[in-house]
Amino acid sequence: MTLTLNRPEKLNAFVTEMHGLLREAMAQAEGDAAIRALLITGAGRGFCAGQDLAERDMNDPNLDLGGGLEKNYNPFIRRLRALPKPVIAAVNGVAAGAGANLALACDLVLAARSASFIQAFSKIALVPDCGGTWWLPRLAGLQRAMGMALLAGKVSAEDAERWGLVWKVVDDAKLMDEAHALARTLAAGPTHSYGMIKKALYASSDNTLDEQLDLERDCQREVGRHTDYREGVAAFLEKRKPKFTGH
Ligand code: LHQ
Repeated sequence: MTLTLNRPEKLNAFVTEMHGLLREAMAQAEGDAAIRALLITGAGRGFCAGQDLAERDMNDPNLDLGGGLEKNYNPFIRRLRALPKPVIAAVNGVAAGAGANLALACDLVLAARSASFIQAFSKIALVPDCGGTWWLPRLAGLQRAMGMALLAGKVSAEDAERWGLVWKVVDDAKLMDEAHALARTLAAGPTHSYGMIKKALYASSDNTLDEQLDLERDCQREVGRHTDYREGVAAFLEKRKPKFTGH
């Protein structure tokens, strides 16, 4: 399933209406067993410029940005990470603020060579959100995380790849073909085991080695009971391509 952020004239900056549509899309991705991978991209020349800065009433005495995170952004990020299916970002252009951190929330990030990542928050006196303060240091290390967050500069797709924020940089003209090919490959894979891989890898940074070994044991026990495991081994022994059902 492809989810295209579609407000190209404003670089796909988030407005409230989009969050309703994202909730519907996530419910579909979660509920439909035929959907075995999710691809997120942006329409036009940008991926996503984060929150639409014109949407908030700056004179509202009750302005509560935390409330917006609690209601809209945080549940979306949590659902993406918890989705037991692979999520790919195809970053087709600039990804700024919440848009940059939405990309980093995805399991695999492909970026067009001309794309860029901007932790734009401190330019408007905010702090990185949508998980940015959690995964920037984990992916890129504390110095680079601090530099990106404090200076709010543009990080090129190539630097982002070098820093571990991006799986692969792709020539602009090839981005969507590569992203669809990757999504098709993953959608034909052992979806149940992919879900377990996500669970184990995302748990790892908060676990001790002992806890992680226990988690691997539990995950392996579960995937070992799945028909996809039998199919994988049978296909190997019969020297053919496996046909995974995923569920
Ligand atoms: C925009 C935006 C935008 C509105 C481009 N809003 N119009 C915050 C608050 C609340 C709760 C939740 O969390 C957050 C998280 C956040 O995301 S805060 C960070 C918000 N994002 C930004 O600060 C980025 C602002 N945008 C930019 O710095 C630039 O637009 C970038 C560097 C992304 C792209 O620059 P250019 O390629 O030069 O494009 P542009 O600036 O000309 O933008 C094109 C149009 O899109 C333009 O509209 P116009 O009508 O003049 O053509 C921009 O005003 C509009 N746009 N981002 N976030």
